Amino acid sequence: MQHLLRSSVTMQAGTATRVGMAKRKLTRRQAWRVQKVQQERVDRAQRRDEDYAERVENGELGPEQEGLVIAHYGVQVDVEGADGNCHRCHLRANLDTLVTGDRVAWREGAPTGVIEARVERSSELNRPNSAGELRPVAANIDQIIIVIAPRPEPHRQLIDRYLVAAYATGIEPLILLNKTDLLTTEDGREMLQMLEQYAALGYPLIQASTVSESGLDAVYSALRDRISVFVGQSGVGKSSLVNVLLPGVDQVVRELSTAADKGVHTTTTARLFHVPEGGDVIDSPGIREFGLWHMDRQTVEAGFIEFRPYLGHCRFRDCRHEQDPGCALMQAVQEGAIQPERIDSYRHIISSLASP
Ligand SMILES: Nc1nc2c(ncn2[C@@H]2O[C@H](COP(=O)(O)OP(=O)(O)OP(=O)(O)O)[C@@H](O)[C@H]2O)c(=O)[nH]1
Ligand SMILES: [Mg+2]
Ligand SMILES: [Zn+2]
Repeated sequence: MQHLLRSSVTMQAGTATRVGMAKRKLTRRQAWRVQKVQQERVDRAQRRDEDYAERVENGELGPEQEGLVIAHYGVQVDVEGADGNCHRCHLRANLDTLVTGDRVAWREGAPTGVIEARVERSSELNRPNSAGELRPVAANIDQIIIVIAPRPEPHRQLIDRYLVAAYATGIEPLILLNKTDLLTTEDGREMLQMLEQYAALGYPLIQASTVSESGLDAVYSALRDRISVFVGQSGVGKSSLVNVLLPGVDQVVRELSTAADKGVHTTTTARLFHVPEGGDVIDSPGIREFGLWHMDRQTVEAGFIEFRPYLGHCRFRDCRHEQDPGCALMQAVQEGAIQPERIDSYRHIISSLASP
């Protein structure tokens, strides 16, 4: 196995806490408590590592082997070994966070095995967490499947944000309209119009329903021979798709109907499944917002693929494509070459960037 990342900066978590804490003024007592908590964390990690060395010496751990991270839960992960079974494992203290889809070197053990190293990622889907820190969600993905549905109503901006993220990470996007059984004549027409716009841009599209089970063959073929991840708003039916595509899998599925449920995500951990027809699919927790503010303007611009022929053709080099005279993008909108909804999305994203 090549490119194994065995060690990195020790105690990443401790560093993050310190940075976050620095923003507030701490009383001496608080500062002392923070330090104490950090020290305890370091001690715990060290103890686990010493324990590990002992277990290796006593022959309590199996030989090093390759594995695939199926899901992660805080400090533990589920790893699929060569035997095809799932094993709960701890991480060596000096390893960075692992995510679903990571390839690792690990040793079997009871009750938990140990992950020793991670194979370098070929791709990584990141998103900022609630504290604004960029975190990987899944690794080694070939395809991002953006799931939308008539209900909850799709936000074009979210779709466009995913398309930009897919472009920026070099992962192929695909748009999947689920719940086609719910399409009424009116919203059906609107939805199809929107989908046609994306199709015209060259994005692949699939329509399916887990209720009527239509379109499933197209989903199977889209999943074949690659690792895909289902992303999108909560309640669009990502887990329902996994359940209907994979016999024997029973991901928790729930209607997001009551006000109390708002903002609650049924799926809380990304999990990888093997599709019997071939390929792997990762079910991921739904999201309401997908912040891209860590990106720069150039990346966002290039992520709107139909803008490309016009970029660099505005009268002013620093054109913001707003009211600027001689703007090539605005001209293209007027001529119908760029959809107004897309330029709206673009402006929203730009106005949300940390350094626009
Ligand atoms: N009518 C209809 N309902 C569906 C379809 N697929 C899923 N649903 C329903 O949509 C609701 C949400 O489904 P989930 O699979 O939990 O949605 P999710 O995208 O995994 O949600 P999170 O895990 O919160 O991100 C459930 O009540 C499903 O029964 C479909 O094709 N048609
Ligand atoms: Mg789900
Ligand atoms: Zn311009």
